[in-house]
Amino acid sequence: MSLNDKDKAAVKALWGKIAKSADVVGSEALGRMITVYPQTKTYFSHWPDLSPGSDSVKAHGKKVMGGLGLAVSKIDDLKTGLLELSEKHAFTLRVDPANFKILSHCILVELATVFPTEFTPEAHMSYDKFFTAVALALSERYR
Ligand code: HNI
Repeated sequence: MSLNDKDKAAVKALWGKIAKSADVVGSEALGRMITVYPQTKTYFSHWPDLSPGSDSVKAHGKKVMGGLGLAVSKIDDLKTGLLELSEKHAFTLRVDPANFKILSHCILVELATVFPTEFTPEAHMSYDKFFTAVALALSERYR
């Protein structure tokens, strides 16, 4: 299930808007993840405040969205483009790749919430495929 040209165009087209609201989308998606899937909190136990909307959650949401921005710019070769991030998640952070799917789901929900008009079923499908491809690329260094 690789991204076709239509998916890539759809992802890039909406990313322009998403990037402008990246801080909100990132923070809300992360807050949603730790609320709905509290098992994900184990990775962030060193933060002073894990509650949704905290400074740590906001700052980290920003970083994740920055990573996704990088992914959009490397959309034609995600495996190479995200190799460093994959290395970090695999060896330093030791994040179970199953969590990539969980966070992707939370971001999709936020996109639907923040962009109710633009996030059409077609855009949803392309973003779903994009996040699957990003998760696969981030898992590259685990094997
Ligand atoms: Ni993730 C750090 C991007 C999913 C746990 N993560 C980062 C950084 C980026 C990033 C960028 C900062 C790296 C650096 O400092 O060099 N993470 C992404 C992206 C996704 C993702 C693009 C998927 C869409 N990360 C996840 C998931 C978890 C996760 C699903 C765990 C549930 N990430 C972390 C942790 C850190 C991290 C933990 C370090 C946080 C800290 O305290 O600095």
